[in-house]
Amino acid sequence: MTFIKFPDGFMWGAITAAYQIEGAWNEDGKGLSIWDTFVRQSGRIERGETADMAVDHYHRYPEDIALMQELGLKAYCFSISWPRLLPEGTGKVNPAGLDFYDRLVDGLLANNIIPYVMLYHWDLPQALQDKGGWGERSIVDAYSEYARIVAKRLGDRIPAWVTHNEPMVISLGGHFTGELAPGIQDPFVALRVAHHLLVSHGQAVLALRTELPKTAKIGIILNITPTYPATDTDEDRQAARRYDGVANRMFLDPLFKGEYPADMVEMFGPLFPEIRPGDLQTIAAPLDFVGLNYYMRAVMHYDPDTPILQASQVFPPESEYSQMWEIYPPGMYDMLTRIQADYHPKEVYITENGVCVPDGVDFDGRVRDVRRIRYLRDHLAQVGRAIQAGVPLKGYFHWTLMDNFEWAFGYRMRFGLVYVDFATQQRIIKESGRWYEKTIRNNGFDPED
Ligand code: IFM
Repeated sequence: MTFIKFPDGFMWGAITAAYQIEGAWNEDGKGLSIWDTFVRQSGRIERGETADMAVDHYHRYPEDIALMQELGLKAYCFSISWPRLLPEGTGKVNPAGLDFYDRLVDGLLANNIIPYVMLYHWDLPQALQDKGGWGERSIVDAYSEYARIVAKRLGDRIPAWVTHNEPMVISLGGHFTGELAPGIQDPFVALRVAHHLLVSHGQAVLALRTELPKTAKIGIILNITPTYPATDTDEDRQAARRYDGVANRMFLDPLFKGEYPADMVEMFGPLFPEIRPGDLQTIAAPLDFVGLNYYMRAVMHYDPDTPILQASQVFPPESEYSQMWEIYPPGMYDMLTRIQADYHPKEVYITENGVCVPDGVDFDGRVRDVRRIRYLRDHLAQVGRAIQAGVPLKGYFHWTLMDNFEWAFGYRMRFGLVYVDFATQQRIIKESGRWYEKTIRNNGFDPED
């Protein structure tokens, strides 16, 4: 194979989330988030770990910016902690919280790293959860007010804005399976949450458009799971279609077509949430880009014992697996070309893609994470194919900059390009980080390297 070259100006970056890296959970006036509460409930997180300290990015951000520079990142996408800014979720602003993000943004810009801001990556103020959280309609106004506050303060320096990260995971993981905060297990609430997240997104887009300079670009990040039938039978194909509906189309269709998928409305029947007049129009507010997170595919087969969905996932034995998921690089291409064909977004980014494998520090102090290098190479090759096929892909953000708190798994899962010794907070750039730096420098890579 020959050198895989990316388009000029391709935005190479890395992405993180506030709760997973910042620490300083109760410093400088920050309010509690639902994660601060959740990690304190027994049995929620492996080994009872918390992100009270996480990787101490709140204090170590200058060192982390220096690492980004060493990696040659062109862009860095991070999320804002809503309760750090608004300890009660609404009302009084915490100036120290705003100051932190101000310093972070200025530090990035001083190092020629373009900041991409995500308004929400799962850490809802607990005070709002106490009023019903994403399950309550009033959250929509609270969220757009918060969006306005951030835009007013940082809007002069941030070229790209993301409303939500992975609304599907917030809805299902947080409110149906309950493995994520706030730990609710109720399909009715989960669907209401999905709808409120989408309406809040649309309303925030409008709020941001009024506050931000015309040049600012606004999008949303969705995790997409390309779905395949286990066999070619009609039953399995329909099972895969239903799973695609729940995981992907329930979010893509309202955002890009202004309607919920008819088969999902029918499947969920009385569970389907109330849709107020104008909601679908609000949700479908035009976007400048969509961010797509790709980690895995789903191979589905018909399973009459699974309530509602009547489908369950199979794990092909011949595949390679990480500590969490199947590794399936062609899914990246399938996802990108499918989204383009079905939804025609103006611009696309891969906003998350990465792998957790058990990394360790060798005798000489290096972290030889060869599986991550292979993962990166194989997935970026598929990204390159998708660009060749005409997908308007503008950048790739690796999940993640440095090892951090992986939600219910605690610190066991390492996804970083930078290794973190969680006891000492020492950071070491992994071999994958070196490989990524070279790829950025050459704006491409040799698949044989
Ligand atoms: O760590 C998460 C991130 O917060 C959201 N997307 C998936 C990542 C890996 O599980």
